[in-house]
Amino acid sequence: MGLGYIGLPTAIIAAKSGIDVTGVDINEKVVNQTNAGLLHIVEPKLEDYLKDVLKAGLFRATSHPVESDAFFIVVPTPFKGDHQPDISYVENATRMVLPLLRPGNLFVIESTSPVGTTEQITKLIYTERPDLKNAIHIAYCPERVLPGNVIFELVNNDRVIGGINEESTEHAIKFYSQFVKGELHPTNARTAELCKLTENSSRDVQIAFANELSMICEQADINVWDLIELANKHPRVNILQPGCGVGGHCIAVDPYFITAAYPNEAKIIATAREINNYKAQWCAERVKNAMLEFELKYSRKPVVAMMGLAFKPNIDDLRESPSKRITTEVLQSKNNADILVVEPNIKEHNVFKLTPYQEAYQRADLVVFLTAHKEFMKLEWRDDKVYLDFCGIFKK
Ligand code: SAJ
Repeated sequence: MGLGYIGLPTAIIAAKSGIDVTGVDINEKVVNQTNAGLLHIVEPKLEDYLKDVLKAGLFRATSHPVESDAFFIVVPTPFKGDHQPDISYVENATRMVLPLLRPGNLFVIESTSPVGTTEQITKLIYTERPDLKNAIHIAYCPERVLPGNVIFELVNNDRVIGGINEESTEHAIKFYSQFVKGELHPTNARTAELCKLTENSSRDVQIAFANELSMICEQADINVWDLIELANKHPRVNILQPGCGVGGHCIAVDPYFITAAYPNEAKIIATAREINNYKAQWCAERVKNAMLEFELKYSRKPVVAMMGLAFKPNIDDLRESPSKRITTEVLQSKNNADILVVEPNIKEHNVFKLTPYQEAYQRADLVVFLTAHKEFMKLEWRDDKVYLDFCGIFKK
């Protein structure tokens, strides 16, 4: 249930291992495109795999679920305006399959979910279908794949699997072991739910530490990249890299599932979110100040290159991208300055007029590095430019 960034690759990989899979999505366009053998997401090599499993008759997409031995809920869990998680998609997908469930079925939630969701959904199933009480196997099994490396990671990453009872855990492990080569770790549903949230929150906290250091270093006139490299020479220190904030649909979202439920306890997690959000604003202020300084010094407005819109290097994904937020803010305050927007992984954008990166670099007085794309890493340092390097292109 759900043919998005995780559901679709999972369905395809499972089918590739010989399992007969029906992929369900409420979006007709996604269903039609998928059946035509075309990927609606960006993921290297996956389209070839899709064509293979369609041809082999092991996979098809539809907008209505069918009777099956196992059901997987892989739909989004966004948050509402006040950062409260919204599990209505999980509930709706469950309601869609309710009439099809039979004793002995396996029912797994993969969607990132607040602690207690699997218990809540179990209650929903038993209330609507009392005949299934203790007759089906229910488990929570989060994914851990990194977009861009999904085919490898879906098969080779370890996974945590937590059932509502031991039998459910065992059944889920048996299913996943058909195509997962990584280790499958049994636990209970609540632990598995918090484990997923913990993984992404841990990364958020670590990035916040690096971002905080970068702001301290600016005040202290110290090169943060040098500092981190040197500190990481310690055998038990491993600091991540600062950037212009945290983007994407996972790390910048999942920690709120913890802070919303445990506001009194989740202090570091909440502060890390604030720091990573603030870092983008801090960067935007730095750009605007640099533009003013340039104007005061040279009595003309600078040409500014905003280098990189994607939320991380070498992808075309702009979801929740701090670089995009910074660029928008700088454009809004541009005051007749010439702002060139660069994103080498995208040809056209409906909001931003894009400039090829070499041209922008050539023309700009002020170069703002927002995302460390590989193209930018090859650029030569030039003494005639002012740099604002938020992602460590010229580390030294
Ligand atoms: N970032 C930094 N500094 C770093 C590393 C990352 O600023 O040193 C920034 C990136 O630029 C980006 C953001 O963090 O804006 C997130 O990027 P990411 O590559 O760390 O992670 P995602 O969001 O693409 O994928 C994460 C992964 N989770 C972890 O690494 C714990 C992935 O394994 C999960 O499957 C995915 O979230 C998910 O779907 O939950």
